[in-house]
Amino acid sequence: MAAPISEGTVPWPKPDADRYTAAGYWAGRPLGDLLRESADRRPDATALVDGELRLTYAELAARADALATRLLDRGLTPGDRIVVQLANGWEFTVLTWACLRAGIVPVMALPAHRRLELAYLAAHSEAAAIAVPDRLRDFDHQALAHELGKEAPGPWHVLVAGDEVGPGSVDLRALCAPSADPAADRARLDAETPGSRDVAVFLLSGGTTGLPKLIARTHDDYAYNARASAEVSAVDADTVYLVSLPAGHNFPLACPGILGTLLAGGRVVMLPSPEPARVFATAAAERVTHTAVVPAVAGRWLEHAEQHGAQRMASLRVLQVGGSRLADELARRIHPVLGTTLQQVFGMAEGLLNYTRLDDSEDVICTTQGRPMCPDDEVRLVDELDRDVPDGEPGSLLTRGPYTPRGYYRAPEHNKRAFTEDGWYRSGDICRRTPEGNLVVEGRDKDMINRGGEKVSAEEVENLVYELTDGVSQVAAVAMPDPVLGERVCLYVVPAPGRPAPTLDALRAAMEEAGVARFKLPERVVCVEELAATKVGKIDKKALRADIAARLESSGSSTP
Ligand code: OOB
Repeated sequence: MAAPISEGTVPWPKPDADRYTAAGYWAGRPLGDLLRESADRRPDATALVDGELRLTYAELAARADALATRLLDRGLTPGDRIVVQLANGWEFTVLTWACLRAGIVPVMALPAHRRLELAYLAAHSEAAAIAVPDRLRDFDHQALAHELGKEAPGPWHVLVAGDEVGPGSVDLRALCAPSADPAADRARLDAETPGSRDVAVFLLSGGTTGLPKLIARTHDDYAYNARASAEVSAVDADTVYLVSLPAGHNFPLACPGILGTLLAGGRVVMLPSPEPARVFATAAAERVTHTAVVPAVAGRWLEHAEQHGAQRMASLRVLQVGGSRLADELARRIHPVLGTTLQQVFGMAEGLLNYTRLDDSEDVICTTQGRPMCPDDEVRLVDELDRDVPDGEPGSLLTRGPYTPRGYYRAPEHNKRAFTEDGWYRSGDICRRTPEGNLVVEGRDKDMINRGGEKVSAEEVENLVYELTDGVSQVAAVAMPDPVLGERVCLYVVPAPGRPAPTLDALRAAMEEAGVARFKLPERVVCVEELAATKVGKIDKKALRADIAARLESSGSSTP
């Protein structure tokens, strides 16, 4: 039996919750209800497109209800957690919708996650199930999903989306088939909806600690997240939103993403990856109006468009770019080359979303990361002693607000560091505020590497190296600059006395063998006799970052 759903979460204090409700941010309705209502408004409109498959709202809602009902019939109960590691495809959307209807809580893993991450997510969330593809890019997700079940304390359901559903697995596509009695499914789900302040989804933190933290997003706060995002990016019933980033990321999921588009009555088109040729073809065929990418993908799209005779995305009205810092020069090419309005998004799975507005000046759009979405988002920029810095000066960003939870799930010790006593989340981003009130991200004071929008915790990588190799006396993971991804993982290593320097290949192989997601593997190793230290004896990462940047510069290349 799963633990009660509010256990381990940190609720907003009552006065704030009352204020957010009175202001209308929290609608007091579970997301599944709101989606159902959206479907009822436009039953015959196309809601979801994945290749040849096109589902109307009525069909999508009915499939989600059928799946939700079947999951309950199989013994899952409201409040149970399910690790969701699906490729971008219709099954992801049907399953997410089904979970929101039934009060089953999806834990949004990424397709790149491997045994270490998945085992941790399953254990920490006490998941009763996992949803995976059969195989993806030559990796047998189904076999791994069963292996994880050996450690599960209770019943373990493996739901598989694919053609090869093996023994002991549940065929997810079959569970999504339309049911014989949709009205009965609906009535059953309508009769027992989750509470609006219950957890709707678990998102993963980018993480600066050993393992990613879970962020419990409630129905009230996440519905607001999606709805208000739809408003600032002009997503409505005429929108065709293309998903090509991994759908379990907050950005394509709810900023406004899949959920914001479906709540607004628009159409969601799903692609497995942001590969340019397929994206441009799909955008033209489906008349895509909105999409979201990380800067590295925006760069690839621009290059593709320029190479193919400035192929514009004629129907695209808004290109959202976020997840890591977009260089001003890249930003300035977007409108001329693609013919679309850029919207910068500086967001975080922990909550706060900053957007440039569609009618901002070109300068604001191309040189800032926007401003908070909600009038009741509170943002402070502070120095090392948590004192506010004067406007225009860089400071570390703290935030509170109606969709920024006050703590991570089951992480009381970590919460003491990641949140102030009065509930401000320390994002670890160093920002400056412009006179018009926009934020510019200038750096960060968290120990993380942002690899093209995928976040890698330096501490996690360092711990793994210590665990997996015995010839290392000290290690530091730092960001090295990269023209395409912005940053990649570089390891500084001090070999143990008398031991040979570990090679990049050996370190990567050991980590892969241990079951770590590939995006976390180091892409360069620098062996040194000692690591630069600060005055207080901590490893001086700033000096190491400068060192690797200088090494790359002097070797005439910034690629590893
Ligand atoms: C998004 O969410 P996360 O949780 O993967 O990562 C959050 C962190 C931020 O704290 C910041 O360090 C960085 O990613 N970041 C940016 C940025 N957007 C995010 N840094 C510079 N410029 C930007 N535009 O990455 C995320 C969540 C929702 C929407 C968009 C991105």
